[in-house]
Amino acid sequence: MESIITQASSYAASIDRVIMIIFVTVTIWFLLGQYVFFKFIFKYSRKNNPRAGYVTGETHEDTKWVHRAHYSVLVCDVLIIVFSMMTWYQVKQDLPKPESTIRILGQQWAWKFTHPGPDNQLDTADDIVTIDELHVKLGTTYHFKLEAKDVLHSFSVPVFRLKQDAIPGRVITGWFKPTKTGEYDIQCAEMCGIGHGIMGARIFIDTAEQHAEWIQKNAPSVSSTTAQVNSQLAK
Ligand SMILES: [Cu+2]
Repeated sequence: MESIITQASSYAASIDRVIMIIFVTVTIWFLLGQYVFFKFIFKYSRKNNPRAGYVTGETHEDTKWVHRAHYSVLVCDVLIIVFSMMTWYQVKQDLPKPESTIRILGQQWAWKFTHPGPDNQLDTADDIVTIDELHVKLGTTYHFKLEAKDVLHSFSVPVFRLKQDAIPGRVITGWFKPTKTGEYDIQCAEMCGIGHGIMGARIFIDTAEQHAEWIQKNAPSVSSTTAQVNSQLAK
């Protein structure tokens, strides 16, 4: 999966594993089904069997072929459910302690990101607000507070394997931890009006140094934060 699309979050591999399990399971059943289908077409062709057989499906000998397939499919279902639930718990329910928190607002038709400034505290005077550009630091656990201003949107970062609906009137908390530097896509994955298709943004995953530099360059010059910036740089 990594060769098709980069894995850039701590849980991307776990999501890909679920997708692979489903893909392999379904492929095996598909091939098996096709094999039996075509085998029977030729085996029981009119030429080989001019007189059709009549199977009532009542004897144990007949029904066991239904049960065998039925129970095998159930085992595969359970396998998929177990791995899905483990991943769901990891991605959506078990939120690790954040090292930083960002605010994300979806609106027709742009993403507004609020990054904490040099003090790493959200909702303070040194916050950095950007449109369609999210800057995060490699290896840092982030919480996001996701909101929608007008209609339903869905915050989607394919390289993170992250997708979360944004709902007007609600603040939804989620998390991610970037594991690979680079610039990647952010999409809106919920039909949200005529501009939905152009509601793309970019995520920049930077090293600690690059990220500190970006914060320093973009933080609004609040006098009280100057000292903090300097102390941050001195570290
Ligand atoms: Cu949208």
